[in-house]
Order: sequence, then C-alpha cells, then structure tokens
Amino acid sequence: MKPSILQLCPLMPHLEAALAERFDIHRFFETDAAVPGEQAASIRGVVTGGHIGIPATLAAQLPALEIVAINGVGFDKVDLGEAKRRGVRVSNTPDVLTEDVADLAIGLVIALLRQLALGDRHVREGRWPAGDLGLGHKVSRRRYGIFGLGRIGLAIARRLEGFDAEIHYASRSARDVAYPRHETLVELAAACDVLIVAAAASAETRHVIDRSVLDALGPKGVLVNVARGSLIDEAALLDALREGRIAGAALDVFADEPHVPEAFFALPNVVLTPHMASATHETRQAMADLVLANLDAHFAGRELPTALV
Ligand code: 8YV
Repeated sequence: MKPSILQLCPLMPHLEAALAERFDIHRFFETDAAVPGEQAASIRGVVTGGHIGIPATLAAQLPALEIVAINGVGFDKVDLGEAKRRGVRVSNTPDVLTEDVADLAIGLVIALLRQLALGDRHVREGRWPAGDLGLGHKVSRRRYGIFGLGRIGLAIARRLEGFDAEIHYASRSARDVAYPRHETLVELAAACDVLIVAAAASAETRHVIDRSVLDALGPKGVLVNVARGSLIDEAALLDALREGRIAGAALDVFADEPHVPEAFFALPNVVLTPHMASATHETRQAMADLVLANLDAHFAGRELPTALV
C-alpha cells in the first residue's frame, strides 16, 4: 500500500504527478478545518509550502505523522521543537532558491528607485504624450543595509557589490565580511538609504521593523522585504509611507497572505509583488526535486538530504 500524504497547497503539476505515482495523496487546502477521522489516522507525511507550514492544530490531528516536507526554505510556520519531541522529521529546500530570492530583491530595488511599475503604467495608459513621469533615484553607489546576512542576505550583498554600493548589515551573528555590522536595526537603518529585509521569521523578529526603525531610515530611505511579512509592523509602515516619513517600499511578502492591505494600493511610492521570489521554472523544479528526494529518502529509511529535524 502506498503511504498516505496530506498536501496542503497547490504544487507544480509535475511534482503533483510524481507524488501521485508514489503516494496516496489527500489534497487538503483548508488547513484550519478538521481532517476526516479515518483519513487523519493514515497520514504519514505532509507536503506544504514555506508560507503555510503546518498549523499546530492540524499536526495534532495526525497521530501517524512521520515527515513534513516543506517546499520552501522558510520553516517559521512549522513547530520544530514539537516535531522533534514527536519524532517527526522536517525537511526544507535551502540553497536552490538563494539566487532567485536575491535576484528579486535587486529587481525590487530597481523597480522602486527607477519607477519601473509606474513607468510601465504610464506607457500602457497612454499618458506618455501628455506628460513626464518625473524622475526616479539612483541605484548605484548608494548605501544599502541588509538585515539578515545568511545565505540570501550574502547573495544580495554580492549582487550589490556590482552596483558599487556601500553595504552595511545587521545579523544575529557576525559574518566574515568587510561590511560594517550594526548592533541594532535603528543603527542599520540610520546608516543606509535602502534597507533590505532578508532575515528569517521567528518570535524574536516579529515586527522588528517598527516605527523607530522606519524613522531612522528617514524621508529619503526605502524599505525592501523579501523575507516574511511578519518582520514588519505593516500599520507602522503604512503610516510612515502616507506621512512621507520614508520614501517608499517594495514588498514581496505580507503579514496575512494572500491578503494585502488595500491602503497600499493607493500609494505610488510602493511596489507590490505576490510572494514570488522563488517563482521561476528552474528554481521551482529544483525545489520540487528536493521535496521528492526528502520524501523518497524518508520512506526508504535513509538520511534526508536537507533535514531540519
Ligand atoms: C515559496 C518561501 O513561495 O521558500 C520559502 O520559504 O516562502 C517561498 O520560496 C513557498 O514556500 C512556495 O511553496
């Protein structure tokens, strides 16, 4: 009999096909609902997205759970301590998406400072003949602050070097780099023109980008987030944008995805994308391969290639 797997979000069609060949798949996208009793008892694995993880209430309904395979690098929505306690293995898909996330961070910086989204709208809406779009701001030779100098933060820094940027960072631990490290986010924000958030979400980093950090960034500063929405106090950000206390923001992630506060839509100094930093054919293929490799290893009794727990 094929092992039963609960799938918590849509996946690439070829991954879904490969999973269906190996496993008895139960699609279950309403993760706050109750899993039917007879199904719940048989579930040995869960496949989920980094942005979804597995709610504790759902995990508690699955007595036979052995593995949670995350199709993403973020594990903030999986309780690793509880998984360890229950002997449930957890895997994610690190490294394969680092370049894409870093690329998107740079794309957002350019889109925001060089008004790409506004320029596109200007042309499409036939406004070019009537008037000028106005000027953007330079991307090269500016001061950048990176919060979170892990794999993704470092890849962003490497790309910024190509823009002759002055790079600063704040991170839990010091890295072996020549960039100045700041003890606090307020100090980091005060030292840069562009603050890029690339740190992992956790209880400690919830709402760390708050009013004081935004005020330190100042009326000429801009914020870019490719990490998780939870790191930013969105209400404070909206106030800062509306009141001109910062110059703009480019956001790929939000506190309550896929719901984006409509107040952002009215702001011209904001670029919004739908959590798409890893969304390329090549990277989603590599992530899918890793999800399968982890599940295959688990059910063959081998070490997981990218185990978290
Ligand atoms: C994905 C992510 O959008 O890797 C992560 O943690 O949030 C993104 O890469 C998502 O996990 C896709 O399932």
